[in-house]
This record gives sequence, C-alpha cells and structure tokens, in this order.
Amino acid sequence: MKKYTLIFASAAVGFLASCGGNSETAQESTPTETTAPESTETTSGEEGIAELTIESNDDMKYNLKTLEVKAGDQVILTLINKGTMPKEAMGHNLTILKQGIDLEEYAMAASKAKDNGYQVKGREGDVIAHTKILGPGESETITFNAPEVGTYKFLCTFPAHYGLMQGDFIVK
Ligand SMILES: [Cu+2]
Repeated sequence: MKKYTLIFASAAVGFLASCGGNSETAQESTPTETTAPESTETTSGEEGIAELTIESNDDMKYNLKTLEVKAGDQVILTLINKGTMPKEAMGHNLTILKQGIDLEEYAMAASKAKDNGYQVKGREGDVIAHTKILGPGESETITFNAPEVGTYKFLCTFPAHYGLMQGDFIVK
C-alpha cells in the first residue's frame, strides 16, 4: 500500500512539474544556433566548488572552447584524452596562462621543453595551472583556486597543437 502511495506521489510531482515548467520546456526545444561547443556546465552543486571536465582527441581538438567558473571558486578540472594515438605523436595537456602572457610565444617556447612536460622551465609564474601531457585514454584532475575575474587563455602546449587547441577560461 505504501508503495502505491509513493508512486502516486511521484506521478503527481511529475505532473505538476511538467505543468509548471512551460517556459523551461520551450527553451529546451528551441534549437541552439551556436556552432561552437557550449561551455562546460559546473557539475558540483557545492557552493564555492567548480567541477569541470574537458576532453581532447586525435583531431587535435578540445571538446570545449570555453571553461567558466566564478571568482573565489576552488576549481576541480579534469582533462580526459579520448584519443587512441600514441602520446609521443598526439599527447595533450591543458595549460591556463596568466593574463598578459602571449599564448603563441609561450606555446613556441613550451614546445621545445619536452623534457619538462612541455612547460617552460623558470616560467612557472606565467601559468595558473596545467595538467601533464596525457597519452591515449589517460586523464588527470587538477585543483586550483580561480584567479580574479577576467578572461584567461588555455591551450595545449604539445608542439604545434596550440593553433587548434586553445580556448577561454572565464572567471566571472
Ligand atoms: Cu594537444
């Protein structure tokens, strides 16, 4: 008997929700016109924590062009390399640069620093956070504090990848 009551209750809730959610439903059915991938949604419900996941692949691309967090957030960022090509040929990382650091210039310098995980030795201060270079099927989660409000650049520093593999890390 209790079971039936529960089923009825949840059905009623579902009915109410579908009645009350008209505007939401309308929004969902409207096709989005943006061709670029949406920014990732923050999956953590916890206040002050931004949990983000971004993927890389053998096409030398990230699946997102924008990552967005709030100022003061603790950022838990995961890079998953979905590719299958060997790390030596198609490794990827995610590197977030401080403002004012020239992306192309940093990428060129980093591409020569294979023995340092493609990060420039002595220029750690130019980087907010970065993962290591990931091979096929690998992932890494890095945790750091969101910098002040602004738009920052992220890129892959594997040689010749930054042209296609870059995006905006936005702190609101
Ligand atoms: Cu890459």
